[in-house]
Amino acid sequence: MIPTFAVVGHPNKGKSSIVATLAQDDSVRISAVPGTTVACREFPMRVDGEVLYKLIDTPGFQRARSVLAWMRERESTAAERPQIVREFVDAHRNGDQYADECELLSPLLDGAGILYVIDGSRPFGSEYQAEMEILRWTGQPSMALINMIGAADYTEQWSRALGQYFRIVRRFNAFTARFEKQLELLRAFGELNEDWREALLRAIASLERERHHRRQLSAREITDMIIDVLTSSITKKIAVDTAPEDHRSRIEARYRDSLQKRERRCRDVVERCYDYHGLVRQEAELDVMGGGLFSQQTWLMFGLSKTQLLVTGAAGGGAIGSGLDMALGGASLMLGAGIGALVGGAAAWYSQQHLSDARILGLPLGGTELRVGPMSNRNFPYVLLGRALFHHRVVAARTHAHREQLDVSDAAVASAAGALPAPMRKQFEQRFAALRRGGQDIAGRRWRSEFATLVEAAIVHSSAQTSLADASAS
Ligand SMILES: Nc1nc2c(ncn2[C@@H]2O[C@H](COP(=O)(O)OP(=O)(O)O)[C@@H](O)[C@H]2O)c(=O)[nH]1
Ligand SMILES: [Mg+2]
Repeated sequence: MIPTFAVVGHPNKGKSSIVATLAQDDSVRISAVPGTTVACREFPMRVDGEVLYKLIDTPGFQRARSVLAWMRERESTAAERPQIVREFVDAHRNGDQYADECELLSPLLDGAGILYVIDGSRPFGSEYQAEMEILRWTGQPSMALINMIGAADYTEQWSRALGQYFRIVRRFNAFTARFEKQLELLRAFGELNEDWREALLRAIASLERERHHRRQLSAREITDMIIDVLTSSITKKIAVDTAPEDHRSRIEARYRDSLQKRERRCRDVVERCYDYHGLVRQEAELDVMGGGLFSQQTWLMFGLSKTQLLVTGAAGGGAIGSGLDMALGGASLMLGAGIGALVGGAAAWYSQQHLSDARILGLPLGGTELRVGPMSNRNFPYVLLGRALFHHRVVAARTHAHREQLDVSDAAVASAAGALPAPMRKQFEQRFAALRRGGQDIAGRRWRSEFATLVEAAIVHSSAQTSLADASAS
């Protein structure tokens, strides 16, 4: 039998949100209006077409106290309790009075496990006691989840009450629960219910494999995007009687649009890898023409200081070791134009204020051609990479319970990723330099796949940084 979990509780406590998160399904209806869910709905969690487990979204308890009173009148021994629950549902199935209770108890009678959801930001009250008691009467394996909707914290109170009814009580926030936390929940349930243990362990393994695969696919797409953007250019033949300058701004605009479009496509692909469809995204457009590329915000975006960027650029030339960014403070670097080895880097930095390299070329048969791109600026690839890593990090950490737009415009958050370690930056610099040079070595599949492996390592590094930040915040 496929493990099946009914997510039950009071109205408006985040049941549907938890279903969305655990089923990784953003089509689950979530609403601030209580009573939105009136019928049970099943959401299978599939990987490669195989159903690993099912989540059932249920309506909330409405009249738990009187349901319990009905049941108590008929009870004589504990062994009869599950049967009395069944009798209750049979007796009221067709009436209106207990429609929600009948609906939510039905899957439990069919063998579903119980995930009982409460909101730990609201105080405990006796009305919940009747709900927990009814659930216990079903005799099904169960676990309590403390969701936190508001800021107040009543978890201690709740834990004392829940602990008397549930063997396992877990904090589980539908909006912020990380992937590992979701796996842990499945593992814990496997411990609880021997019959599902094996199936749930297999489910965990599948989910981990899928997660890895998603990261790999994203890394490949980001790599392709970087290569496309860094090697693309636009050319236009110019009639003899017009000045190239007349065309320049139009061609630059076309160039900019095409790079931005390519970057957006990469974002869409990454989001689809994680099963988000039609997310509304808030992101500053890629700055191709220079303006903001040198701004504070952009450095923050990658977590690189001006000094680090400069040294990264210089180190790519092979002249300077990567230890320099530690040895020198930013101030001394910017002022100390006399530091010989750095001049190359500094020159690269300052002389490329104009990012789009527009060139006017003579054509063999007469006339001229205007070419914009490819981008030769040394810092641009880092901006491209940093933006992609940040977007991936936000998407991978999101849960399917979120309904608001995806906001990747916050550079301050982005900087929390921290810089990539120096050896990794150096490897990136070698590849970026190869892309600037063009030629044979970047054409091969092997080169591309090694590049993607490096991007994947950067993704892993940047998400490890998020986990650390989360751990210190909670
Ligand atoms: N901030 C926050 N809001 C949540 C969380 N879980 C649910 N909500 C909100 O609480 C409301 C009710 O959520 P829903 O999942 O529909 O609750 P249900 O009635 O128990 O199914 C919605 O407005 C959700 O956006 C959470 O973990 N954090
Ligand atoms: Mg609901």
